[in-house]
Amino acid sequence: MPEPCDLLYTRGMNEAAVDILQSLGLQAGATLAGAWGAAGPLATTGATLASRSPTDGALLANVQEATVAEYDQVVADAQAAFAKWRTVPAPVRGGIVREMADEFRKHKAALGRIVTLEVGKIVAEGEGEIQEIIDIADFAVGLSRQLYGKTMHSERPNHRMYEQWQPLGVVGVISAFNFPAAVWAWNALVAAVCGDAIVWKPSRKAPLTAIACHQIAHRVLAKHGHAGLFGLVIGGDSDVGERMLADRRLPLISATGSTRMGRRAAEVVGQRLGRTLLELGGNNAVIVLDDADVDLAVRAILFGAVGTAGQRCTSIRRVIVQRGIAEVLTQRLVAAWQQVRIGDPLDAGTMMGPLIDEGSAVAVRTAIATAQATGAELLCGGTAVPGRGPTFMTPALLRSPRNLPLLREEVFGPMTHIVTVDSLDDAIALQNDSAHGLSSSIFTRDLRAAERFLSAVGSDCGIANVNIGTSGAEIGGAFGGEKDTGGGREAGSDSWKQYMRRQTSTINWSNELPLAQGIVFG
Ligand code: UN1
Repeated sequence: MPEPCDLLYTRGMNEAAVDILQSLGLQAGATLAGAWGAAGPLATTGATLASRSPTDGALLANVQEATVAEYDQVVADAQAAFAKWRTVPAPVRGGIVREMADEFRKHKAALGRIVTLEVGKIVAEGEGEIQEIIDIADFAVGLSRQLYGKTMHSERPNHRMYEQWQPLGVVGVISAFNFPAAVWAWNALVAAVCGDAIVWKPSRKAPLTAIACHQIAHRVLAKHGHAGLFGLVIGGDSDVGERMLADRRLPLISATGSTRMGRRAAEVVGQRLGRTLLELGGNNAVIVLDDADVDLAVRAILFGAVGTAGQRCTSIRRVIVQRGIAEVLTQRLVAAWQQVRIGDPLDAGTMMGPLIDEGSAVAVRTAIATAQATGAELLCGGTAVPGRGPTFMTPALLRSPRNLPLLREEVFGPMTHIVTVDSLDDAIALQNDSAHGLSSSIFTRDLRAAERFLSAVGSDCGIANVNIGTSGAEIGGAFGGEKDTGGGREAGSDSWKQYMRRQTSTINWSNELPLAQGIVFG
């Protein structure tokens, strides 16, 4: 029997959040459906999944997971909704996404707190995540009038060539715990204005956030007669997840998570010649040159490394510092690290909450021990937090030799290496010496150094910044990276093209039939 749910009225959940939960039918002891289709929640029959707060283990919700049969129903509903939605003019689709943006604006604080409760982000970051939904919604509304194709001059007389972008179909979205809401929205809201339907498989570590966000979008769609356009399926990786990857009804799978998961997705989706859009983490470095503004660098590195307890795919893992400034920077970082206020993420003033679960904390501690055993010096952190449970730890800062094997791996938590180098080119070489290629940045006042870092011989990452950190990207740019990061680009710029199919058309308005390449036939 599932335990009764504790609605957490006493733990800072505001009335709006309780309203949202109640509108989901969540009451003490209630179990939430882990699948939503055209009719709303399905009568799911899978196993019960408990959503627990990483802060103190409190039970937030019980979710009954979807089986493969229920997944199939959600996809069938999405297909039916797609058949109609693709005929709705794109700017009208944008108008409906605008209504979603209004709803998310209204519920920003409440949804942000659900994120905080469920994944342990501090309140500012929980709300920031919902703001990212609002931002991408606004972007998608504008985009709905800008799905531009090109026209070309034909080599044949009285012919016209052009391309146009058509809706793709039902898009599968697989998201991770660390951005349990925003990454869904990057995909879903852009895909929606493109004329697609969505089936979302969120992280099983954040099912409540997914249900809360999904049902807001569902209500807006249902009001306009498009219920089922967004589907939600909470289920296991080996059954529902594998079925989804192999499902030919989903022409595109957009997946965020580990490189291991991404490889599996690429393999299965590639086998059926489907498309993937992969965003798989990073091993991001900041380069700090001798002439850098140290105050700026310290603040940026602290947020980038310790923010979200180091659990962003864009988190700073490596600080590559030029020798002349290494000692000063190291001292400043140690001082900053020791002042990080760790505690309940709901409390104002907390800078770092818990890691997502005990397994993550153990993995980070094991990595610290491995680093120490292979030549790194632990400068501070990596310890338990007095009065807090096993998901909490103090952020670790290490001074590491440049040949430390662990420097090349992504450790998903608050663990940061400082490595000293002699020159800019040395720094760039070390920064690029990683399997991942997501985000990077440089701190310098030297225009020539900054431009070299941004040039073809500079950073090999999808994101390269100057005088800001590696995380906290705006939605307006294309987000993603190279190598083991997976190569996909989501959110802004022209990422929308991945959610559409391109059609090239040639129209002959003459009375002749000239052939291309000057061919004369018969
Ligand atoms: C992620 O960690 O998967 O740039 C996404 C950032 C956020 C998105 C991170 N806007 O840090």
